[in-house]
Order: sequence, then C-alpha cells, then structure tokens
Amino acid sequence: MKRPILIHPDPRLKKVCAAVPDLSDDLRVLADDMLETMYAAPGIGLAAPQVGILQRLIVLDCVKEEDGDPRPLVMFNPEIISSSDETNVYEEGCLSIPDQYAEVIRPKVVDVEWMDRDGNARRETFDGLWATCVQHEIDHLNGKLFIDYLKPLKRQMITRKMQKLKRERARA
Ligand code: K1U
Ligand code: ZN
Repeated sequence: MKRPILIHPDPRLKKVCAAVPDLSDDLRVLADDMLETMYAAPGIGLAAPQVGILQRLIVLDCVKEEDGDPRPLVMFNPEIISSSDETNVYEEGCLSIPDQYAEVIRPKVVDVEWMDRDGNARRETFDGLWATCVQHEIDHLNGKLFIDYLKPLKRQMITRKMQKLKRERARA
C-alpha cells in the first residue's frame, strides 16, 4: 500500500528517529509499503520519517531502469562505519521537498552496516549515487534534510515555496 509522503516543513522531519529493537511483521509491511511508495513517486530512496514513522528504517534502489533489474534494499538501523576523504558533488532532490534541487557535497564512498528484511546483519561499500543516496536517507533518520547543507537564504527560499505548496494543496 502506498503511503502519503510528508512535505517540509513538518516537525516529524526534524526528529531523531528511534532504533528498531526487533523486526516484526508490521515493520516488514512498512518496508514493503515504503518501497511501493518510493517506486511510485518515483524516487531512488525513502526514509520512514517521510511517511510519518519515527523509526530507523530506509529503503533505496539506485539502479537506472536502462541499467537492468531493480535492486531494492531495505535497511533497519543503518550506520555509516567509514567515509572516504574524497568527495562527490550531486544535485540532490527530496520527495519531501518536491521539484527543488541543489548541489550537495558528500563523501564519495561509504561503508554501511545494517540489518536486512530477514534480520541478517549486512555490511557493504557504496560508491557514487548509491553512496549519496544512502547518506541522504540516513540524514533523514537524524532529522536532517539536504537543504540544511545550503546557505540560509537559499534554504529559506525553498522553505517558503514549500509552505506555499502546502497551503495550495490544503485548499485543493
Ligand atoms: O529521500 C528522498 O526524499 C528520496 C530522494 C533520494 C535522493 C535523490 C537524489 C540524491 C540523493 C537522494 C529522491 O529519490 S528524489 C527523486 C529522484 O532523485 C529521482 C526520481 C526519479 C528518477 C531518478 C531520481
Ligand atoms: Zn529526502
């Protein structure tokens, strides 16, 4: 089932999310719903707080359609273990900040540990867009948005646009 995505500004997008102590069927359903919501948006990632759930769960799939089969990843309690000194600039977007894009500099390569959908501990190195996306999603779990990396004036401009968008959507 697709879930509605919260739009910035929303206090739930600014909270630090709680660790998932144990997997449950409800959490697996949430992960499946988040993947469905992400693919439908369309997007390459989604974090639980974006659907109003303040738990440490993210999903992502950065395979481009023309590059082959999808590779959905479900990560409970993801943690960045190490980051490269080398950085990458990527023009990021966010499903909670529709139609706004800005360049963000982040480590190019990151090692991430997480618990998968079956409760297995996993560790993998991510590079390029996968690394950018997993860092963007883990930021969501810590109440941080990509606009928090921008200069205050630019951030304020985007926030005002989103306030207007929310007013218009509420009236429609
Ligand atoms: O977390 C989110 O809001 C999802 C976001 C993830 C992301 C995008 C770009 C850089 C880092 C993280 C998105 O998916 S925005 C939509 C998007 O980038 C996209 C949509 C369709 C095809 C390809 C990309
Ligand atoms: Zn986002």
